[in-house]
Amino acid sequence: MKSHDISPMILVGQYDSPFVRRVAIALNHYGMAFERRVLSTFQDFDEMLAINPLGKVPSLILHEGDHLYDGRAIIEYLESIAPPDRRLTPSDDARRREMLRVEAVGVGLAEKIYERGIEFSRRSPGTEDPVWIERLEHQIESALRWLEALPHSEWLVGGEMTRADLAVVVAATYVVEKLPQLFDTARFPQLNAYRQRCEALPTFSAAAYSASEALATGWRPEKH
Ligand SMILES: N[C@@H](CCC(=O)N[C@@H](CS)C(=O)NCC(=O)O)C(=O)O
Repeated sequence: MKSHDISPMILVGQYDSPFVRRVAIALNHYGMAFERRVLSTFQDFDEMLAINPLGKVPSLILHEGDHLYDGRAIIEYLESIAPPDRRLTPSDDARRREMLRVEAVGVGLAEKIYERGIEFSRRSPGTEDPVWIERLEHQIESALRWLEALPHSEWLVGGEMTRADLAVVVAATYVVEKLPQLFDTARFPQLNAYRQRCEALPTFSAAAYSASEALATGWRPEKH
C-alpha cells in the first residue's frame, strides 16, 4: 500500500437490520464513502465475535483499522468528524433534547421488533413464550401510536433532517417488512407516508431494506 492510500471504512452487517441501515444512511448523508461486509450475526458468528466481542452488528471498521460498535456509539463518533453543516444533532438545546427523545423511541422500537422477530424465527419450535410476545407487541403498538401522534412536517424535529428521522424511518420500515401484521397502515397513516417519503430519498434508498439478505441467512416470514 502506498503511504497516501488509506483503507476504506467498512460497515459490517446486513440491510435487513435497522441498526446497520441507520449507520449506512448517516454515512451517506455525511458524504463518507464506505464498503460493506455482509456478515450475519447468526451464520457468521465466529467472524462476528472477532470484530465485536458481543458478536453483534452494526460494527464499523475505521480507515486506520479500529473497530467501533453499537449504532449509537458509531453515530456519535461520526457526528464528531462530520462536516459541521452535515451534522444530524441540532445545536439548539430544546431541539437536541427533543431529537434525543424521538431517537430513543425509534431505536427502542427497532429493538422490540427485533426481539419479537426472534420469538418466531430463531426459537426452537414450541418454545415461544406467548406472555412475552404479548408484552413485546404491546410495546411496539405503544411506540407506533406515540410516533403517529407526533406533528409530522417534513422532518420530525425542527426544519432539518436529524438522527431522530434516521432512527424512526428504519424502525417503521423494519416492522412493515418483518411483522406487517403489527403495522396497519390505516392506523398509522402519517407515519407511513413520512416513512415512504424518506425511504425514496437517495441517502435512504442507497441503503434500502434488503429482504434477500434476511432470507439468505435463515429468516422466514410468520404465517397468518
Ligand atoms: N441498539 C443496538 C442494537 C444492535 C442489535 O441488536 N443488533 C442485532 C442485529 S439487528 C444483533 O446484532 N443481534 C445479535 C445478538 O444480539 O446476539 C445498535 O443500534 O447497535
